[in-house]
Amino acid sequence: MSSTQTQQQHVTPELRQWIVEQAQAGHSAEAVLKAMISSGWKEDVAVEAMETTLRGHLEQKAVATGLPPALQVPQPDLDESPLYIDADDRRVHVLQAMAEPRVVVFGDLLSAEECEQLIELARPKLARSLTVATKTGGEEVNADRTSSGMFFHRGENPLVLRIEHRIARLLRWPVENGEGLQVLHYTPGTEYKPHFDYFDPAEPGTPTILRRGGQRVGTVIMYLGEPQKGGGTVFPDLRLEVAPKRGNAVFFSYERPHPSTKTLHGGLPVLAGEKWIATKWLRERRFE
Ligand code: PD2
Ligand code: ZN
Repeated sequence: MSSTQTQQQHVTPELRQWIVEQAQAGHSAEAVLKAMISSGWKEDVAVEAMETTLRGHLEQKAVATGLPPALQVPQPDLDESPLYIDADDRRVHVLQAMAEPRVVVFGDLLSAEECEQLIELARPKLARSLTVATKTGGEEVNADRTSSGMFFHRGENPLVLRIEHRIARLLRWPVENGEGLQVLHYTPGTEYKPHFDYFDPAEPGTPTILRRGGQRVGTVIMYLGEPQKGGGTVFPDLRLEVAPKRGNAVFFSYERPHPSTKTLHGGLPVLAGEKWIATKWLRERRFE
């Protein structure tokens, strides 16, 4: 290796091919890294080369088997496992994080006063919740979703604006890519049956929906009012249930509109008391 190559350490297609072959032969990531370092590669260059090569290889395989291509997704900065993240005007707690799929439970995303204010602003405007009618791209009443709800426009009032900026900073995703905040109210017996939040590419109405900002790529469910029993958010494929604790939130992202993301989720029936949430859906691009 010449001295200039040592400085720059250019990762060649041959090296990438070799990395893929090592993985296919069943060698561990540690063993491949060690081999690269002992033949003169700097550790950071080797790690980066392995990560990008193997990610690219998996993505190629996924698309070759018919999956939609992966999209960029919002994500909090969880490098170094922080206990808190400074999100604009508030220090948000990181309570739990799953890597694949990315599911993060945040604590204290909203103050008790903010939860109350959102409920009071939403209450007079509640109507039976609709879901997107994927056949047509319009909206319809759906027996799977028995809550009532309303949407705020983006930036509709100072409280909504503040929360939107907080989420944008927390998840490193532009405010403009967010749909309007939705507030939902569940009474005993009401629920939101398991579903995916992305738009199914096979449905005829989806191209129309995608014209306004592309796919959904992430969801934040914020708990505003605690039921006494029931009403958790459930992820059946993960066997995970998130408790609807006031001020907390669950965030999850999905890099392709496909069940392989394992982001099927639902709102369990409320058994006693009332549940209030605010949902923020995040799109690929600016949502108009
Ligand atoms: O209320 C919930 O827990 C819930 C569950 C599933 C909300 C949503 N989805 C949603 O708003 O997308
Ligand atoms: Zn949902």
